[in-house]
Amino acid sequence: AEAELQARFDARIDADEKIEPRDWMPEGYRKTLVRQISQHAHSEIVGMLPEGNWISRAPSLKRKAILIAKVQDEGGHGLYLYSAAETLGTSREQMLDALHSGRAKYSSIFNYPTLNWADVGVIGWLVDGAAIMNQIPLCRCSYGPYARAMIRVCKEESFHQRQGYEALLVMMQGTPEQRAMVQDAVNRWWWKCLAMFGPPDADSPHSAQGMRWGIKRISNDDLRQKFIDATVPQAEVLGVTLPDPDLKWNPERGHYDYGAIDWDEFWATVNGNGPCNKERLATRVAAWEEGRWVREAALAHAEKQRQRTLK
Ligand code: FAQ
Repeated sequence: AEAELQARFDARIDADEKIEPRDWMPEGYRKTLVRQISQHAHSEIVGMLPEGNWISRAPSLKRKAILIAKVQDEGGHGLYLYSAAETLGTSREQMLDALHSGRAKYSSIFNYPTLNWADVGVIGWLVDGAAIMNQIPLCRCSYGPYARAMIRVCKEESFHQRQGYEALLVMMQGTPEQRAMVQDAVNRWWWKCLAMFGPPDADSPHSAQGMRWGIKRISNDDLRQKFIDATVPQAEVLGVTLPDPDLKWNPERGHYDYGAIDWDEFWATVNGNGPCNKERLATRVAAWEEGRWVREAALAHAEKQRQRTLK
């Protein structure tokens, strides 16, 4: 019977049908989705921190309103994603416990500091830009709830990307100091953004199976290349230099060639030893502890309402 269920599942994947929560699925497929969706949710929630840091220091009311909206959107994305993961039979408590105890991963990119206001613009332009490049194909992922959540997430990310690019365009029309701030932020974030797409295909243990299951539609290296090709002309319009002497158009390939990514630094960061890992995790754990009374009060209120309807 198991073999028959597996064959039917494989046929549905081959026919590009969506798999839904109540459908039979192999344990490995379920596990892979819980891993990826929960890591994605954690990335959204931890991703609120580097920018949240700048809400009280935004340079104008307009920039502050935009930034508050953006950071709030990231919180919303985390909530859709936790809900999508819950449809696979895991609980929010289990996922948060994995994050808070340091067992779960989240995107490497959020373990770097935001040193000046230009970093907020660069995060929108490059970090959200990389996130969209990775998430557009996830709208076609074989698991229905994840694919549907990604559609709305991508629309919001697109606003995030544009607000970042626009903030940088304004700074680039400002003083020499402002232009230097933008260039400095680009220099610090560029390579980290390229690493967001994950290890090279040859060193990516989950890629082949993820592709077979229709979870991954485009490989880590192909997405990285698409991101570079799309970003170089944007950098030219902005008037900044991307910090890679090997970045060069290759007419034979029809793509930009680029230099070597520091994968040792990437793995050190993924494994907990980046510049801000400890601070990020400590902030999340403190937020969870400090919010305990809110969760308890909400539960007590719900229980009181329930007792009332029983009477
Ligand atoms: N950071 O075999 P693969 C955002 C891990 S966007 C940390 O290639 P896979 C929006 C990987 O988990 C950012 N770890 O794995 C925002 C695996 O470890 P494991 C979040 C990484 O899953 C913007 C190991 O390396 N987006 O938050 C990273 O097939 C601005 C081997 O790798 C998503 O999560 C990394 N960069 O491919 C918010 C998208 N890369 O689990 C605020 C969904 C790899 O075995 C402000 N996820 N690893 O212990 C994916 O598309 C995939 O999971 C990949 C990795 C492509 C990230």
